[in-house]
Amino acid sequence: MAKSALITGITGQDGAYLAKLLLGKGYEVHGLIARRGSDTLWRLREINVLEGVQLIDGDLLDQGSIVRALEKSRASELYNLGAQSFVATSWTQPALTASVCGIGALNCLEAIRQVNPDVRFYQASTSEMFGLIQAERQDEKTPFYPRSPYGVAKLFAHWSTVNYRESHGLHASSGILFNHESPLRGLEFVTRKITDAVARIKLGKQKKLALGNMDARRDWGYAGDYVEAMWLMLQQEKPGDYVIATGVTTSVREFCRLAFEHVGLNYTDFVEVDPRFYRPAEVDILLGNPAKAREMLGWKLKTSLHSLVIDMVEADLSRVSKI
Ligand code: NDP
Ligand code: GDR
Repeated sequence: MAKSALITGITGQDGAYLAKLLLGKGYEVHGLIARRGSDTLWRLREINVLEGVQLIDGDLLDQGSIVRALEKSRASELYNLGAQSFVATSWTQPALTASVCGIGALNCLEAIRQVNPDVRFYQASTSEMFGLIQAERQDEKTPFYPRSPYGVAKLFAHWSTVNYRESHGLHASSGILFNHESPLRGLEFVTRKITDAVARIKLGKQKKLALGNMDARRDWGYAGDYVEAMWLMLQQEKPGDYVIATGVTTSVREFCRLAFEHVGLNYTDFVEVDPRFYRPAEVDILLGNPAKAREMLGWKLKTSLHSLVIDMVEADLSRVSKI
């Protein structure tokens, strides 16, 4: 019989790639879906998985709906990717962020206990938990110091995952993923904001691009590579926590340079700094060490930042040219 998986946040960037990966492995894929507006389904449509997945109404804030989704899907793996994931918004909507990112994860863990404690659980943890970094390269043993309401909420979810593993024996794993991008990235995140603007400027539909802190540095990977690590974590005999990263850190400025350069433009002619995009507390630099994932999961990075930038710019050129 085919294995069945339930994904929360299936309409997000990672949800779409994970659905595609699991369908390719022969899984029956179910997705918890909070809002059914047609525009929330664009990613599933764009990578041709909408027809293959089964959508179940539900919300992370409503534990009963997760229980019902687990019962209905008969899932043996639950991937909790649902979140208010935009860090900047977490300062203007801190309680919502805490509920969805924090209590949402707890609701999943409780639902597993109630329906079937053998269901394996993946929690989408984040490098934002390192925030004000306590080590030059962050790994599973680096102390956390979150800098945003989002990071704080995710830390609650992370420790809840560890706690349910230790107190209830659940196969619950936490992937501490560093930033990962793709042509399916939301437009509010800096990489896609840049590649979309590059396409619009190149095609004469936009003149300038306003950004915040261009000196922030991130360890950027490709989302398609990272969802594979999620799946690998749940295939291990024992649950655990794993850092997933590239081991290279790059500034927002350098990302801009690469993206504009791909279409033959110089970013300094178009980018303006606008303090409106500064954050109340910034995460200046992140740099992960994925040695444990490489060794224990056999996880391999396949995509370079340069080819990721090119893929994103090309996808946006193609989209913008059709508008
Ligand atoms: P997205 O923002 O693209 O997707 C978030 C998903 O969560 C969407 O499907 C959204 O649904 C859903 N969602 C929001 N609120 C609720 C709710 N109340 N109940 C159920 N679902 C809800 O995120 P990504 O795909 O980029 O990230 C996936 C996960 O990984 C998130 O938890 C994120 O915090 C975490 N993460 C992401 C990283 C990254 O670099 N991308 C790095 C580390 C961690 P809708 O479409 O209806 O809004
Ligand atoms: P991040 O991603 O906060 O790391 O969270 P984002 O792309 O929003 O910001 C990265 C860095 O770029 C700086 N920046 C800007 N950011 C945005 N969005 N818009 C701008 O105009 C801009 N100018 C500069 C930011 O200050 C920041 O330093 C992402 C999300 O996917 C989280 O859900 C996830 O947990 C982390 O990555 C790992």
